[in-house]
Amino acid sequence: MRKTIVICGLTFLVFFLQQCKKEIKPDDPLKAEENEQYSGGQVTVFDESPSAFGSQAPGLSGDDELLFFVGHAFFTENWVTAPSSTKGRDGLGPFFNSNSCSGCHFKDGRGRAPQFDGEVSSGLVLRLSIPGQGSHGESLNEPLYGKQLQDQAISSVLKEGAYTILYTETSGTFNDGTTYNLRKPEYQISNLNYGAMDASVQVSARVARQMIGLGLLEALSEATILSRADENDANGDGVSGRVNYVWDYKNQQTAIGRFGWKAEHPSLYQQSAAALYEDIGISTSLYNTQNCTTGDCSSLANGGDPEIDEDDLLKVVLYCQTLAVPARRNWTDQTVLKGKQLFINSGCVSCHASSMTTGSHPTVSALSNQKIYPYSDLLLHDMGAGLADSHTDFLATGREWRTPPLWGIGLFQTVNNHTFYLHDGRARSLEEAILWHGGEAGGARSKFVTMSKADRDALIAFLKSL
Ligand code: HEC
Ligand code: HEC
Ligand SMILES: [Ca+2]
Ligand SMILES: [Ca+2]
Ligand SMILES: [Ca+2]
Repeated sequence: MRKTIVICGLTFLVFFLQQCKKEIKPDDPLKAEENEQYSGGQVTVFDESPSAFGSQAPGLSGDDELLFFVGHAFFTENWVTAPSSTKGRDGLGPFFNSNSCSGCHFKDGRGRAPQFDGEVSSGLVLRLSIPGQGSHGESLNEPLYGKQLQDQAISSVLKEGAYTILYTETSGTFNDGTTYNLRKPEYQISNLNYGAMDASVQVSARVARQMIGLGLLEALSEATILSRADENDANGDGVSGRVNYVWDYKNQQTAIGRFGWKAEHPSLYQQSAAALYEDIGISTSLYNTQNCTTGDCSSLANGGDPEIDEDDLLKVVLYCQTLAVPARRNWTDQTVLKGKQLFINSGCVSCHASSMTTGSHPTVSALSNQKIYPYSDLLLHDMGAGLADSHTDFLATGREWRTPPLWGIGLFQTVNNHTFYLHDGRARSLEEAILWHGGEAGGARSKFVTMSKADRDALIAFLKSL
């Protein structure tokens, strides 16, 4: 009797184990991670319309909810030439690139390179520098034209100059024989109205980025960011991200850089003040001068001292901090899940880290303690010669770029009616963006090139679901 029970038990156990084995058959459906559709944690909105990047973060305090809309107005409405009856909004220029934030961050989304010479406010700017570094490690401005080429000016002064872009096409083949084309931009600055530029000028082209989830990135603790750094590639995976330590002009100290394509700004406060100053010509308490190329702008009317009050600047900053992240689409789709596995197995996640948890945000509590899926480590990586320029930003060399968060990347077509990617908008598709990866990302790129067409399509389907 006892023997029968043991045999029965064993038979049952074997049967049970077989069932278990069956459970992990490779052709079983793939499963999404619980809650991975909430890219911004509770700061996520289910909106896949053309306004998907423009939603207020859920859970703001009553005051912040209202201030967000004031910030939105400052972000979208045009600044005008001083003097003007619209006192709160005059002081444009004298030199500028666009007369509003949303001129470049259209619908809080992604800019692109101009599609014809002189196209205004496409969202691309040219940063200028000469070799060397300042006392805090910052890049040195071009002596006459400063930190950026302003290709617009108020009517009483001549603009700094103009530029044209020449693209050189190259082609290559995937391992399966399919061919692809890439285009590399070259910038020619022309019509300079204030003399020749320094012969050693270094130009760095940058497009405006989508504005979503930025406060969540500001809420990541320094320890969280540092935990992913591997400057000397101790784990031997060929990827060696490092933090950009930059100068915090407000707090007068060194800080971890988080924003911009080379992580050159430590906070949204500083990034916003710099944008007002360089892109629109509006002075703030932080940069309280006129951005003046003629040498003397004292005869020109200005819009106050500073041109935007601190209170209003803080509303712009709040706006930048509290734009929600749109939720994933199709995150349970089998092709998307297969693409996600390929994204992990190809090493894309060594830089485009899937999830992190925010610490506590100093001013907006809704941003604190959220599990987010930015697909970035906010670290600098050497991306090879193909993407390099010669401009440095603090520790970032010409070859180094901050891993850009990939959240929202599948919505550019819907929001901004284009599919241009990378720091200068050179990639015309997600496929081209991956093919430009080199340096530390060379291994991941090779994996992509050797994939079958079906696998490449799955990987792209995953990116489009972000
Ligand atoms: C002339 C075009 C232009 C205008 C106008 C402009 N921006 Fe930007 N913005 C950019 C570019 C280009 C970048 C990337 C900068 C870099 O990498 O150095 C950027 C980056 C940013 C970022 C960082 C995003 C990130 O993901 O790191 C913030 C925040 C930002 N801008 C806020 C603003 C605000 C606020 C205004 C209005 C006061 C504004 N911008 C106006 C072009 C513009
Ligand atoms: C070594 C780090 C690293 C690895 C590995 C890596 N990337 Fe990137 N990725 C970056 C950086 C840095 C950029 C920005 C480069 C630039 O704009 O010049 C970028 C840009 C992108 C972009 C364009 C983002 C935008 O905002 O325009 C996409 C899409 C992308 N990567 C996908 C992938 C995929 C897919 C893989 C794996 C096959 C991968 N990356 C592997 C670091 C990495
Ligand atoms: Ca001004
Ligand atoms: Ca300038
Ligand atoms: Ca490593």
